[in-house]
Amino acid sequence: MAIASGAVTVQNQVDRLNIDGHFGTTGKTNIQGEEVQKLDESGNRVFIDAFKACGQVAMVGSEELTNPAIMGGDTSAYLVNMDPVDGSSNIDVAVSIGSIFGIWPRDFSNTLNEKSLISKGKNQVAAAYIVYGSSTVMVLASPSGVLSFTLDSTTGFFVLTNPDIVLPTKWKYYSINYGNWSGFSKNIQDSLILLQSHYSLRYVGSLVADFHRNLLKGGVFLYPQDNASPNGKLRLMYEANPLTYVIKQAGGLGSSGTEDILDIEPESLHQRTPLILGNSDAVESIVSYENRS
Ligand code: FDP
Repeated sequence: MAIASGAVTVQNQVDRLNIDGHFGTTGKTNIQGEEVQKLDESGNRVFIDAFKACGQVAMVGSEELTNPAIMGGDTSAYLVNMDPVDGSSNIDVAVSIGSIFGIWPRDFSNTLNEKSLISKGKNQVAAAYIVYGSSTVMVLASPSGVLSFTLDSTTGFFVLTNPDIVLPTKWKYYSINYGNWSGFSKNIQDSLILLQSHYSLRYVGSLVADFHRNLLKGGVFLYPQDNASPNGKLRLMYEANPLTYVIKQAGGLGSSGTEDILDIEPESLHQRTPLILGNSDAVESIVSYENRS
């Protein structure tokens, strides 16, 4: 409910960006050295406030916060890592963006500290994301499966529109930034040559939007390491882990190229990872190419 209520507010801000002059950068850079957009900052505030108000969340790690926000609460049972506004470079150009959340259980036997959020992806109890696109969709994954809701803009409520999302076994899309080609290893280039001869390329450039399309239609998203980003670009704790949790509940896989994303022992809140995410056969085939000698 906290995520849904925050999403309604953020959707409103997205709709009114140009009207309210809420577009463009704040002039600040985040912990990753990337420009912070006004919507990144306000979206972060919206969700932090929503989590505070719901009373269930003891701590939040965010792409937009160097250090986690500790809310405490004697009975608040969950910890959240989030990317409040994913796809920042698409904000000002009316292209789909989103929000991503990984939800971990709180360990009541230890006092809350910065390390509390640094836990393997396989320890998540649920994950969720929002796509602010041609419609606003919220996808929730838990051990009982994956379901999606669509925002009814006339009432301001999310309506259950797909109670059981399962990844199609036949897939047709692959998603990658081909602009990074010259920095890819020969093995990654070879796996792309194979993909391009059989599948269609679709790349929005907002992880959640590319992920959501591939989840519904079948496909694979890749952001591998390249010369400029030897550890990949995407963030383990609030991008790769939650979306891998979702794809696995829907029948797919997420890999760094060397291990299952959910098995990576995390070292820090903002660490990056290479990411291959989608239909299991696609991920396995790319991983086997990557690891050829
Ligand atoms: P952005 O830089 O616009 O914030 O999370 C980062 C992210 O977007 C993802 O949403 C997206 O998939 C990727 O980076 C796009 O990176 P490239 O511009 O390098 O393709």
